[in-house]
Amino acid sequence: MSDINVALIGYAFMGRAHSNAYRQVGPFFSPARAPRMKVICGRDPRGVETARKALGWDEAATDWKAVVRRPDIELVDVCTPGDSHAEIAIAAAKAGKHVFCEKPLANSLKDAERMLAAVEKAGVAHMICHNYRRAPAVQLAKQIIAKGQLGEIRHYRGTYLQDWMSDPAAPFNWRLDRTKAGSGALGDIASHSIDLARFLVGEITEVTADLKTFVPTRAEAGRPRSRRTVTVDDAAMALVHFRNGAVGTIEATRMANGRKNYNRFEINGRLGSIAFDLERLNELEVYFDSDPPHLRGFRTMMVTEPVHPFVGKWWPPGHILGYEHTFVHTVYDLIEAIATNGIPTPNFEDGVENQRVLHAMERSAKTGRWARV
Ligand code: SOE
Repeated sequence: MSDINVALIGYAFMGRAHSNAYRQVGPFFSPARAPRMKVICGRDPRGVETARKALGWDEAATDWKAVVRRPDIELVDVCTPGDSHAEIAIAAAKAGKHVFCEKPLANSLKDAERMLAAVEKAGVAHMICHNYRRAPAVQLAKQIIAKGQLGEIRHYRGTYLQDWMSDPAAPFNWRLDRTKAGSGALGDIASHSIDLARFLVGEITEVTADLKTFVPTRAEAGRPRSRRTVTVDDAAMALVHFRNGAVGTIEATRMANGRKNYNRFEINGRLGSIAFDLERLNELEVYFDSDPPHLRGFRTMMVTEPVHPFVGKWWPPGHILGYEHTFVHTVYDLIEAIATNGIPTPNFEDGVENQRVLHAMERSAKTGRWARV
C-alpha cells in the first residue's frame, strides 16, 4: 500500500517524540502503510527549519492553515499547546484529514465535543495520544483484569508526580497560563491517570477534587523583574467513583521534589493486585491470592517476553524498552487503523470522556462538593 503523508503541527517536546515514532515505526513494525514525514509546521521559521533538519522531515512550514489544506497530506498530527488543538483539528477534519492529537484533547469540554463532532462528520480516523496505554506492562495489566484474574476491582490509585516546577525560581512558561494550557497538572498529567483508570477499570461517574497553586507568580525567562501570574493548578487531587462500584484516588503534581515522571497506578481486586510505575516501565508488580501460600507475595514481573504486545518487534527478552517506544506503539496502531479504514483507541470519544472528568474535577474544586461527570 502507498505511504501515508504526515503533517506535524508543533515541534517541541511532543513534536520530537512523535517525529521519533514516525521514523522508527517503519523499520521495526512494517505497518501496512509507511508514514512519510512530509512537513513539520511551527510559527518560528528558523526554529521549525532547525527541527526539520534534526527530526528528518521533508519540508518545514509556518502556516498550519495552508498545511492542513494540502491535497497530498492525509494525516495531521497536532502537537501544539492546548489552546490551538480545536482550531487545528477541526480544520484538518473539514479538509478530510485523519487527525492525531496530543492530550488533553482541548482546553475545555465544549471544544473537545466540537472536535469529536468534526471528525465524526468528516468520517476520518482520530486518535488522542495517551501513549502510556501501549507500554507492554500496561497491556499486561489490561489482560490480567480482562481475564478476571484480579476478580472484582475495588481500588484504583493513580499518582503522577513530577518536580520540574517545584523551584519557585523556575521561570514562567505556557503550561502555567490557563489561556494556553487550559489547566495545570490537572490537564497535563492527571489526564494520563484518568485515561489509565478508564482503560483499566472503567468509566468514572463522580468526583470530588481539590486544586492547589503553590507558587502564584513567576519571573519571565530572562526578565527577572517581570512577574507573571500563574493561572493554573500546580497540583490536583481527587477521589473518584467508578460506574462498576470501584473507588479511586488520583493525584497529580509538578511539585513533588525528587519525582521526575513518576506515573504510577495500583489496582486492588478481590483476588489480587497489580502496580505499574512508568519510571520502571518494563515491570509489572503482581500479587495473586491464588498463589500457593509459601509463594504468595507481591512480585515484580519483567514484561519483555515476545508474548506481550509490541515487545517482539524490538529486542530479545530483557533488552528493555523506554518512554519513546510507547509513542512508536501508538503511531503503529494509528496507521494500521487508517490502513484498514478503522478508528483506533483511544480516540476523540475517549478524549471527550477524559475532558468530562477534568471538567467535573474543576467544578468540584470550585464548589467543594462532589460533582457528577
Ligand atoms: C509534562 O511535563 C509532560 O511532558 C506531559 O505533558 C506529557 O504528556 C508526559 O508524557 C510527560 O510529561
